[in-house]
Amino acid sequence: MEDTESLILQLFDVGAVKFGRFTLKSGIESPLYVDLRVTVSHPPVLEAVARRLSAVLEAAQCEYDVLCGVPYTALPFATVMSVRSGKPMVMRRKESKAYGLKRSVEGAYAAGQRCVVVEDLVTSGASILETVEALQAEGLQVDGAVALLDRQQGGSVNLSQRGVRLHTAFGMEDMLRVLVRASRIESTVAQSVMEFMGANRTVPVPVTVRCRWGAAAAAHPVAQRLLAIRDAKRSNLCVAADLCDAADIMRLCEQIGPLICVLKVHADTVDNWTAETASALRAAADRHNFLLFEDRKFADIGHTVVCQASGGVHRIVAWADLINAHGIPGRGVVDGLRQACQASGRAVGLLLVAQMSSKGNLIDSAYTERCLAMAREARDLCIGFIAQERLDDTGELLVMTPGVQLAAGGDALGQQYNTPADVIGCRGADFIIVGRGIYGATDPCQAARAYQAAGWAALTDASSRAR
Ligand code: 5BU
Repeated sequence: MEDTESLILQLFDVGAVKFGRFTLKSGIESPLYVDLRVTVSHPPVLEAVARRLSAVLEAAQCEYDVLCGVPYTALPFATVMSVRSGKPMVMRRKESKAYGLKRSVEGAYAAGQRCVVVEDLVTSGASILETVEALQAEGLQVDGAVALLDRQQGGSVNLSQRGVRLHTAFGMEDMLRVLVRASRIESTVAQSVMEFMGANRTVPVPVTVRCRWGAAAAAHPVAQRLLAIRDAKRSNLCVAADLCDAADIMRLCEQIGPLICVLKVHADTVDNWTAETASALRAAADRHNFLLFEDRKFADIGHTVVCQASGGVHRIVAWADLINAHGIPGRGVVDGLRQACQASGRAVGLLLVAQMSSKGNLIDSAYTERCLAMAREARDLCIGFIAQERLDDTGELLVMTPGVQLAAGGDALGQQYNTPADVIGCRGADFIIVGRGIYGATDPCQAARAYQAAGWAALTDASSRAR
């Protein structure tokens, strides 16, 4: 095994580790700066790094089929490891947006193969998680990552909570000890770094890089369709067609159909709703390839919701792909809806209303948590939530967020609006729901195009964000 001590000294001597006052990308002032990119200018050091990383994997008895370096610093590490070991490598693209339809992971690989992620240093683990997400979306199995330096600021815990075991060559304390012992730095400098570390003990994973709802998680047939439509149309836009006249809704459908992945309606607000309205909507949804979402927000006892979902003039489960419910009645509401959906013989996905956009709503975090637990227990029916933020980090349950306009604000009756960039980029939603911002615009088609572009840019930006 490569001698850790000599590797640390080599890294210091080529300037990969510096001490002083540095402002990190996060804005935090740090007494230490680690830049392992310089190793590409020193082939013997680069080779020593790769040798050490391979040795760590071997010692951990980590089994894998392919390696993947986190772009960009760890790419040469993974390359040298791959060449030395003969194990193939895959490469993750960071610029998915600029490259349009090209694959986000390059190389020859097959779904189900085991991949180990290679990284230079770990702080929160966010960069590793971004790469893990991209690999999992391609069907690769990732349960391990190897890094040279662990800054010991919570990364290993963040990763293990998301099913990724982190193996590292050395930690910050090891490094400081070696440098002091070899008189490369004063012990006071090491002390100030340790104090800095103590004050920044845990760095959370930003919500933007928490696991996003991806192909691997989409077990439900409606979820699979939604994901396929989203990716094919490059649209995470759901339009709330809250118009009172069926003909107006149909006109809107024709205008914006190609731009959306879901059309949401409130059938009980349409003055002239008939069985033909449902058939016409269904035909438009099939023609333009979008899903139909009836926003009935079921909230009664199981027996009643069976009748509400399958009967009355609206016969919701006969045409809707997505329905939603409040969690307030308890699991009976989910059981009732499951019964109605099964009786319809159609695949219907349920979204639980775990949070609302309206000012002063009575939902608190404990209620939201209980909705999350309810959804996890009903994965055969429930594919996610109507919520204002990402609720689980597994990426298995999607989030659709209403209360979205291009400018933040609200209406006179308590609706509150956030922007697509905020809702998706900062809060972690997967889909945006937009009503008046589109159907109320002078040119709904142009407005839908703007929301589609904003929603998609926010999603792809969030997925490919540099650390
Ligand atoms: P708007 O015109 O973009 O404000 O319409 C928002 C739509 O989303 C509308 O159909 C509401 O019924 C729906 N909605 C919401 O606005 N906020 C919520 O918390 C939930 C649903 Br749940």
